[in-house]
Amino acid sequence: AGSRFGYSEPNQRRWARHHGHCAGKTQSPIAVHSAKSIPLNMPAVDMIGYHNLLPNPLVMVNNGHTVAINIPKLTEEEKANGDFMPYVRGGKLPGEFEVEGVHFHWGDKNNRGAEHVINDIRYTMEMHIVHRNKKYATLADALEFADGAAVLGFFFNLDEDDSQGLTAICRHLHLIPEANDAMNLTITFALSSLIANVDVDKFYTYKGSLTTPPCSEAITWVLYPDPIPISPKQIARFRQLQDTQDGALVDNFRQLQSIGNRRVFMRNG
Ligand code: 1SD
Ligand code: ZN
Repeated sequence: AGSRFGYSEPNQRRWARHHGHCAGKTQSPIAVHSAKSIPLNMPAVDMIGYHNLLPNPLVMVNNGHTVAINIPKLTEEEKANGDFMPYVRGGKLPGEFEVEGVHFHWGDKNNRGAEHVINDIRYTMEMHIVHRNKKYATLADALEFADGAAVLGFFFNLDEDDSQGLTAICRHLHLIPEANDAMNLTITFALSSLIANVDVDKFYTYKGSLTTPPCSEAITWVLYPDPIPISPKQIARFRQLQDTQDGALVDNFRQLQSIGNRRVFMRNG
């Protein structure tokens, strides 16, 4: 049942029936406002190995809820060669967090799609780079703990120009049109290519949850407000994907959750 959730409003209201955490007090996404955030002199988030090519084969899957790029674990031989998974640390991150995968949230219209709302702007798309705290062996284990995972969120803004970083992904989307379609990307790339030109010195960070069931309250969120361009042709390719009901896979974003007594911290670079 875990993967059979949907994004319609009535469906979202039912998530908590099977996944109690979805009714928790520290849920995501939220609306972030710079004026209500707490400026902090924290270190930037270091992205270590983001310039390295990711291990092969990258598997791109339409899981009916999103398109995800799953990154394989390193083989013993690769580890012996000194290869390592890209990881992040710094900011207010409670440890070092290894990359697990990348996925997207987008809309049927250009004025929606992102999950977090930044200074009243709902961007066209939001990309999540999911990381697991290195002290836990698997993401499933990590999600049982408040310091289990970190997700870096990046926003896309409609522009005439293609996003160069998305070219490889977009070019293959038509090969996974239906839910549960998957393919091996024949090319690999570096995570840094996805976020080229983003001002990573400026970000918001807060404690929240997965934005999909089981809504585990295990995530340190890091949100980079400096948007990445995406062209109409590129976003159209995302909108052509199908969900589990053979409808268009669009508007795969969760309703805003109440911030409660949480605080959002801001780094201004
Ligand atoms: O929606 C994703 C979900 O697909 C999965 O990647 C999960 C991590 O296991 O993360 C959520 S999210 O909170 O990053 N949207
Ligand atoms: Zn996500």
